[in-house]
Amino acid sequence: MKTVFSPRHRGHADQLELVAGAIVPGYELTSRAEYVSARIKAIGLGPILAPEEHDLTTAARVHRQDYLDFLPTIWDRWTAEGRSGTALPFTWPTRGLRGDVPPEFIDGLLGYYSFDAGCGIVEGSWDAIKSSHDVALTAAGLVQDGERAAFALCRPPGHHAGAGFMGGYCYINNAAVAAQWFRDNGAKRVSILDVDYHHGNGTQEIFYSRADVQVINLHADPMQEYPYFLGHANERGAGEGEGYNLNYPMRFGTDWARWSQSLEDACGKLVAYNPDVVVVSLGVDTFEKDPISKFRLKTEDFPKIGERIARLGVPTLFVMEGGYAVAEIGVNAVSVLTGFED
Ligand code: Q9C
Ligand code: ZN
Repeated sequence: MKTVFSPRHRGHADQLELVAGAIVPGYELTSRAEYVSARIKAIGLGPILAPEEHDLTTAARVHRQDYLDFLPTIWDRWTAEGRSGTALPFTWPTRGLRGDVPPEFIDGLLGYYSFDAGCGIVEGSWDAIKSSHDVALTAAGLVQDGERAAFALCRPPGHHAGAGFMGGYCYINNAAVAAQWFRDNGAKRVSILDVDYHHGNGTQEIFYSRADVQVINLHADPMQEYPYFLGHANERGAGEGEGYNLNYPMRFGTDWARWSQSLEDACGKLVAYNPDVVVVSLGVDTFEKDPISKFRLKTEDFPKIGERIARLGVPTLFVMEGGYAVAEIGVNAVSVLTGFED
């Protein structure tokens, strides 16, 4: 299987996050992507290709233009105020506040265009975000050109980013942009199968009223886990999109026996939809030793995910999302891909 990867992700560093009342180094480390690429080389999965530059026209079909215009300006607005550390928001327009009027000042804008403080910006962040987007679209092109599957080794990840906001380490929704790109290049129906531990709230929001992109999420129950405010089983799509959004929330402690039942049901729904292509939002934070997650998948379970997806018999784009137990993320992510190929 071919992988697309860019070293430009490394500029997105020095992340901070608020954990249990303390500001600590962020979990979404640069080393994550390096572990995965090292593992690809170690086992000889296939060539690792550099991304081609893509403009943001497809991204603008799933994101708001004002949000896409804002992202590249954050660092300059931040430093213009004499600040040098990681740019982060601290206030948000929740219920009872105006969510329709973007303020002028950077602190207000950061809150307006986010839903949490999980998305710091440093000098190299925009270049990394753009490279991650280019990685996804370049890998989508490989599948379009006839590869049975391709791997977009994206960093930063994307599935928490909605049409007009960042959050959960995500800025541009790489999987959503890729799905839109397939639609614009001949695919009639696209399925997004999100196996990251966290609910892909951004992907759900983007396609919620659409029947041409089926969105299936397997994730920790939002009653217990981040992102808390989306991902319940009764969210099934709206209007034209009714029935095309499927959520499989699962409780803390979920192991392969339970998780694979959800996968099996999801695969049945996916096959019934008969998509031309599948985009897999590949998070491996379901791993038992993941430092921020509470599922119990084992290393030996990850190839079985790939095997099951292969049996769908549909061209597949794998897009890297989460996974934080750095030493094991490479083995687990690449095991899904080798499981697919075997
Ligand atoms: N610091 C992805 O897996 N956790 N994002 C917040 C408080 C946020 C995960 C806990 C987890 C985001 C792509
Ligand atoms: Zn996740």
